[in-house]
Amino acid sequence: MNWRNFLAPYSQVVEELKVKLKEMRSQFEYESSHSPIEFVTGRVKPVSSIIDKMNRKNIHMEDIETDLQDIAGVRVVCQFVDDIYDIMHRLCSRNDFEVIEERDYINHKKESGYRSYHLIISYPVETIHGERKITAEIQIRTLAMNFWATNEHTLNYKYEGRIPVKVQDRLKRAAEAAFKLDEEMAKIKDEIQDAQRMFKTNKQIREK
Ligand code: 0O2
Repeated sequence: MNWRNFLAPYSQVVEELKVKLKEMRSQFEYESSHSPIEFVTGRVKPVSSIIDKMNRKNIHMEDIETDLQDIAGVRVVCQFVDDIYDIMHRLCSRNDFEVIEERDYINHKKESGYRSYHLIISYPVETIHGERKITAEIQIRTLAMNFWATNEHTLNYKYEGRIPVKVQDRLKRAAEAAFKLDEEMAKIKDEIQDAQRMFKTNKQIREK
């Protein structure tokens, strides 16, 4: 398997999506005081993780393009839960890719405690051999959900996917605490956004 050639279009998709999502963020910043996008990241899944996941899910090489949907992955991190749905609706109505599946792990959290909104998309990339449709995953989550998922991911790595039950229980409690934080912040969203508007106006005055 020539992984470099295989992954090249996936890498192109990640770069193009990052540019487009960051551009959305800039546009929000020009046009309003609040951007629902805090930051955007992206990565191509490392070959070792691809192979691990293929073994774990019994995916054969010939099915990799259809069955492994997160080889190209981008993440949009938001301040508030409402922002996630705002971004999701905007992405679903775009014409430059097709949303083929939605996974709402916010209303349907995972057993681990994981929360996030996933869009699986089919993204057309231009290659020197013509257009190719590449499957990619867009994860949309709040800062609190991201904090939890990043820590849980690290622990999964440390324990090679077998986190001790005691730690799993703590993680589940932490996931609920993170969600409670999101709920509490939602209640003072208007106050926070007022403060952001004031801060932006004062900054503009100072910079004139
Ligand atoms: P990495 O290292 O981020 O690439 P499955 O792997 O079976 O749970 P599936 O069917 O591949 O899930 O799709 P799904 O549910 O959309 O999950 C894909 C990605 O979502 C995962 O990729 C993680 O990035 C994230 N994710 C899903 N569940 C969890 C979770 O319980 N905890 C954390 N921290 N992240 C999760 P990978 O390949 O697992 O990892």
